[in-house]
Parts: sequence; C-alpha cells; structure tokens
Amino acid sequence: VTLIRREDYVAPIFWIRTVDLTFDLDPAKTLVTSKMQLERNAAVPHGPLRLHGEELNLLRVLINGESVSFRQEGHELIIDNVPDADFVLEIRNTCCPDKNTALSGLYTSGGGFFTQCEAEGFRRITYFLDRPDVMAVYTVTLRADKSRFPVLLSNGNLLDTADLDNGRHMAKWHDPFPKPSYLFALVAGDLVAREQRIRTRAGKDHLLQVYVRRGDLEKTEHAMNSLIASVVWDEARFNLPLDLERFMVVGVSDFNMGAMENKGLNIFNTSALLASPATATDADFQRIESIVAHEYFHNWTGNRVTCRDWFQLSLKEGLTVFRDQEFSMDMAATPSARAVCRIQDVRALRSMQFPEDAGAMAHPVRPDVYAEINNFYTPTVYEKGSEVVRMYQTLVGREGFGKGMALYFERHDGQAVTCDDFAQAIADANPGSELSKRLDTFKRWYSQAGTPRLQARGQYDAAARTYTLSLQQVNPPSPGQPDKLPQVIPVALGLLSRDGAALPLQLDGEAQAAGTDRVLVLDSAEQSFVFVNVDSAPVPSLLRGFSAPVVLDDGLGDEELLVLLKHDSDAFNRWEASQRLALSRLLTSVRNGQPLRLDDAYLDAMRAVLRHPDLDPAFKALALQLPDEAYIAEQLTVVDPQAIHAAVTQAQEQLAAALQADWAWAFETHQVSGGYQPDPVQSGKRALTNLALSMLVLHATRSGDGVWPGRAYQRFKDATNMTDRMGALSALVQAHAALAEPALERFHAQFKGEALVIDKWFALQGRATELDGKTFARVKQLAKHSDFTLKNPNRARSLIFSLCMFNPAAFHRTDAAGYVFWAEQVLALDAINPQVAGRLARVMDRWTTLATPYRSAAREAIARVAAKAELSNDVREIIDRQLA
Ligand code: B3K
Ligand code: ZN
Repeated sequence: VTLIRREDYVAPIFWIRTVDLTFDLDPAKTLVTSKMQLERNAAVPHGPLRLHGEELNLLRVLINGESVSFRQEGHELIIDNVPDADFVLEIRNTCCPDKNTALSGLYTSGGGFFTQCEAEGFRRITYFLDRPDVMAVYTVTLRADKSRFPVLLSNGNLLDTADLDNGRHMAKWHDPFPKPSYLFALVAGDLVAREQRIRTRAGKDHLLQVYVRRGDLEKTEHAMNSLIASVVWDEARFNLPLDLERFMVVGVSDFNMGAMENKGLNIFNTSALLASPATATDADFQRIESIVAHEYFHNWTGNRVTCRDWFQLSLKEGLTVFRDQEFSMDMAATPSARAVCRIQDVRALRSMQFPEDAGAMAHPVRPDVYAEINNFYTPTVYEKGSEVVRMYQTLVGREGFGKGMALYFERHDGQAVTCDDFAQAIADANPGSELSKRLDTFKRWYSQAGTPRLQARGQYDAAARTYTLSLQQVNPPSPGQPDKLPQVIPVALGLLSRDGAALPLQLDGEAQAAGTDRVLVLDSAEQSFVFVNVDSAPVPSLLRGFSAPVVLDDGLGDEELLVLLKHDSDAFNRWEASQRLALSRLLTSVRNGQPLRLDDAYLDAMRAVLRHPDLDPAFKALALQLPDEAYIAEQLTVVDPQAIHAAVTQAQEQLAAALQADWAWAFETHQVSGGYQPDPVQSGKRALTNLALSMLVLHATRSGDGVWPGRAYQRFKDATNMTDRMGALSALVQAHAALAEPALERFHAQFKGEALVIDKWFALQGRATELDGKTFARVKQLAKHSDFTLKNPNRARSLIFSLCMFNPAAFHRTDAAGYVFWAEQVLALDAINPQVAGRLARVMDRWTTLATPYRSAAREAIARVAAKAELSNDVREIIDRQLA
C-alpha cells in the first residue's frame, strides 16, 4: 500500500473555481456531465493536470469545447497539455450506483439515490481534484424518473424545476458557498419531509426540512426539535448563525457511519435520526440530539472553515465534537445532568480512545501518515481531539475561548486551514494567557500519540501548615514515537478536609486564597506546588471534570476515595471515586487469580450512594455501574479476558445479592409517571430502575427464585416505551433467565417491520454475557438468520461488531473460534464494504497484550487475513500495523 505523508503536502497546481454538474440518474448506469472552470495556481510550479477518478467509465474530455489527449494511470486521469490561461474542462462519465456496495460515492438504498463523499467518495462520481483545499461553487442539475424519484435534492438553493419527456423531471440547485468536493451531496427518491419555518435572532427566516421514507414521518419530531435547538444554541453561544435559507436533513438506512455534514443537505443514518418512544431508547434520543447538533455545527466548523488536507481532520472533528458535547451539557441544564454528560463522554473516551492510543493503530490527533484516510476517523481524532479543544477552553477561560473562536472565523472564513491556524487564533485572542505563554508546548497534544501518565503525590507539613503537591508526567512510547517531550496538562483541583469541607487554595507567594477550585498547569516532566495555610492533611481531588485526557495515579487509598465519594463538590470526581473503588477490587482479583469478595466497606458505600437522598438517579446509575471490561483490560499489561469477565461477573452477583433490598427499593421508588419524555429527569429514573431490575433478575435467577424474572417479563410485555421494554428484556437476557427465550421471540414478532428495532434485537444477543459458550453459538446461528445481512452496515454492526468489539468474554475463546469467526467476517465484509471491514479489523489492535493461549491464536487469525491477496487498502493498512 502507498503511504501518504503529512510532510509531503503541496498546494494544488490548479484551482477549480466553479463546477456545473448534470446527473442523468439511473440506478444501473448514471450519466454525469461535469463542466468546470479551472485556473493555474500561480504559487506553485507548472505541471500536468491530474484528476482523481475511481470505478468510473470515462466517455469524453473537452477543454474549451475541444477534445484533448489524456492518459489514465491507476486512479488518475492525466492531461499534459493544458492552456496557461483559465479554461473550461468538460468531462462526461458514467458510474453504477446499484453496484456500489461500499456506500461511498453515489449509491442506491431502499430505491433512492444517496451520496457519501467524505473523505474521497466524490472521485467515485466523477473525475475531480478531490482534495479539501480545492473549493468550488457548485451548480447541480438532477434528472430522473418522476414517479420513482419525485424528490430531487442537492446542496444550497433550489433554482428551477421542470417536467421532461418520458416521465422524467429535473431540479437545479445552486450552492453559493465555495466548498470542497467532500461536502457535495445529492438525494433522489420517494421521500416526505417534516418542515419547520424559523426566524433566528438575526431576524432571518429559514426553512428546516427532515426528509425520510413515507412511513417514518412521525419519527422525525425529535430530530427536528434537536435541529432547532442547535440553531438557537450556536447563535447564542458562539454567535454563529445559519447561513442558508434552507437547511435539509435526510435519512437513509444504508450508511457507513452516523451522519454527514454536506452543505445544507446533511445525510443521516436512520439510526441517528429516527425516534419514537415506542421504537427508540433514551440513549437513542440522546444520541440523535447530539449527532443532529454535531452535523449542524459542522456548518461553521468544517464547512465555512474547512481542512487544508486530511491530516488536519481533527481541526473540524475534534472542534465539532467539543461543540456538540458542550451543547448536550447546556441542554441538560442542571449541574448534575451536566456532570452525567461529562461522565458518559469520559467513559467512552477511556474505553475506546485509550486502548487505541496504546495499540497498533496509535496515532497523534494530527496523524503523520496514512494509507487510507477512512481509517483515521477515530476516537483519537474525534474524542481526544475534543479533549484538546476543551483544554484550550480550560486554559483561556470560557470567554477567552469565545474570543478565540471569533478571531478564528474572522481570519479564516472561506478558507481551508490547519490545526496550527486554529491554535494561533485562540492564542492570539488571549495574549498573556496560560495558553499563549506555552503554545508550542501545548501543541504537542497534536503531534504526540499515547496517553500521558500523570503521577501526583502530596505531602502535608503540619508544623508549617503547608501541603506540597508533586506532579510528574510520563509519556509512554508509541509506534514510531519512542521518545516524547512533556505536554501541557491542566490539572483542575480542590482540596478537601477529612470531613469533607472544601479548603481554600492559596499557593505559596500568593497574598490570599483563590477560591476552593482552581487549575494548575503542568508543562514539564516534574513540578511541585506548595499550598499554604492548610489546616489539616487534605484529600486532594485532582483532574476535576477530567481536565486532561491522561491516566492519573494519585496514590489515594480507600479511605480517601470514600471521602471524595461522599463529599467532593465535583460530581465527576465523585463518580470517579466510585469507579476507582470498584476497579482496585477487580484488579486485585484478576491479578491474583483469586475469586473476588466484595468487602463491606465497598458495599456500604455503594448502598449509601444508592440510598442517597440528594443524588440524581442518573448519577447513581453511573456510579453503581462497574467499570467496563475494556477499561479494566487497559489497566493490565497481560490481559486474560476470561479472568476479567469472571471478576466482573462475581462483582455483579455480589452487588446484586448484598444490595437486594436496596435495589428493590430503588426499583419501586423511581418509577416514572406521566407521558414519555426523553429528558434527563425521566431518563435518569429509567436508567436507575432498569439497572435495579437487572440486578434483581440476576440475583433471582442465580438463586432460583422466579418472582423478579416474572415481573421483568410482565414489564417487558406491558412497557409503553422502548427504554423500559429493552431494559426488562435485557435484564432477562443478561441473566440467562428462562423467560429470555419467549421474550426474545415475542420482541422479534412485535417489531418485524422496524429495521432499527430488529438491529437492537440482534445487538442484545450479540452482547449477551457469555455462559458456557451459548452466546457465541447463538451469534453464529444468528449470522444465518433470514433477517441478517452484512450488506447493511447497521445490521452488520448489530450482530458481528457486538460480539467481536463489545463482548470480550464471548469473543476471546480458548478454542480460538471467536478469532476464526472474526477473520471470516472481515474478509466477507471487505468484499462488500471496505470501510466497515476496516472498522471490524480494529478489534485485534491490542492482540499483543493478550495472555496465552489467546495471543498466538489471535496472531494466527490476523495472519490469515493478511494472507489474502486481494485486500482493500482499508483492511490492509490495519492488518499491517497490527503485525508490525
Ligand atoms: N464527517 C463525517 C464523517 C465522514 C467519515 C468518512 N469515512 C461525519 C461527522 O464527523 O460528522
Ligand atoms: Zn464530524
């Protein structure tokens, strides 16, 4: 495979200023005519015109109306003799949407046409300078059969529609904003729209539309509400208005990821768009709100200011994730609901991004090299990228960050820029800030892969009444980066007395205390901070709100963690204390190979959380949930997935048994009354009742008692919303209760026509806890189910990814059958859809840390995939890195 390197970036030899596209849409063979105005880039040396094109049939090439000679080399169309002056290039080609199972470029789904161009799908539609620094103004004419494709959409504003001969019709669209080709989109099909007119603060009128298939209209209300809230929020928080008269969102069932921010025409996976109380869970509602917001926010962070090259991907993705996370927190409104958002984000970061950063695919937030850019839409670029943006905000303050954003748009609106440009704007808007003082050091967050380890130790001097906090950072090596330099780590902290009071924070040399909550900045390998006027030995609460994406070793023992769990004013660290208490017990058991016995101190603390009169139910549910198996694995140098699973199972059973009366109390007292609302208050109660129910059913099943399984089955049948129905079903399935079988059958029959719900049905079984190999056997069986297909990414993910990625105990088998299954599925998927296959391949990223016999079996399976001659670039790159 050819590697593309960041250091090799050169500006394009030609600019494309305008492009006039005409599509004669036909599922089997679509004709594309492209008329472009080109000019030479005076800033770079002369050279031939090289256009990208893949899977196309070239019909003709004209320059200024005359045919020219050209060559085709690999995926390039090369024209050697082009005029020096501006010229018009006209290209005609065909492509085959029906055969496009990769779902990149122009494809068909459910009888309609859809596009996905990011990152390099546009070249599968027509020949082009398919790179983000070439920005053009698009005019698009769509022609198609009117009865089959009554709706014809593209970016921007609708200029014209007309009926044509032979039952065909046309629509002409114009997007006034220059954009890179990856933001191009078209949709044609038999769709209906929910519409909403809004007037923004700026006094402008806009039309918002959500297009879906006929039966799905009633499932679009939540998406529309989320879109309206996003428009309002971006204007209020960042002064960023909607810049188009019409903003369209379209749902499609075959889609490689969540959604896509095409200018004025966002295209969504139906799983990230459609929701009704009967078919979607609280988590789905929350996910939809955040993805709708994310794509909308891209209109400024991504579209108005885009990336110069794909190495800068985090410029738009990290920033936009940060924006959608801030939005979700603001929507959550109460401090406690905000903390719940933050906890969920950090949980995801630590169980997805930390392993990535420690494994075969570890890469910096701004990668240096790739073979296939689609492999780099990763938790590192997205979620770690967002943490980097959050650290800017922490260092310059919320207001300072707002100023930085304003300067960024003032400088770069309409441009394709780099992460350096962003960093510079934030720093320049905040002269003298903690950021500006050390911008170059801070930017190591973009260039160094790996998760920094932060060690903190405190020393109290009773006579001097001082508390010395020594911080030390270690930046572990990662592939290609053996040595690293210290990074800038903002450490938000507080100090608590043993009885839980917040202590004033006065550093040596300061005239007075600066509150009870502040940020220290570590920017070297080691640094000490001396607090004065400290009355008693404090308990440090460090890295509040998870102020940096690092692994913290604060050396705190149970006693101190219990103080934090009880009293910390920072809800995140309160939750973190609950996790640390569980983690240390789980790790001790796994490391010693001894059965786990939860002690009373831990169980009492958990009971106190559960029974606490003031804590939010959503928070309780998170604190009482054990760390997930992937996160536990990250703490170990040698990973035995079965040992981890055994410890977690024991902990769960003991937590279920010891707190049985408390779980029953929690279940009875947190029932939601009134109509379904996906808001934090209701969903918090449902999260807690569902957790309680799962504990009650687990304990009952283990002790042979039928009452709670019976109640769960009843609740499953009578539920009036999907959250409660899934909660009860999941409780039965996870406990391997006898009633799980009839419940699963009933569920399938009830939701036969609802693809997104059938996905849940598959996913639940793919994620079911392993018991004597039953879960694995069932997944293999389900892979042959008539409802199963690898062609639909949602369906493939629901079963195959659920097993391989989210069910370690069912996947990592001593007989290697899980790995064999993985290899088969990667190869089968690769022939259909390389992007999705590449994602599945990632499952083996951490194989080198596996214990015997898993390690050698994993290697064998990877080698089996590697041996296949015809692998996509996507899978090849990942396998190569795993074997490097
Ligand atoms: N920008 C798209 C992701 C495109 C992925 C291409 N493999 C969605 C998003 O991040 O909003
Ligand atoms: Zn994005």
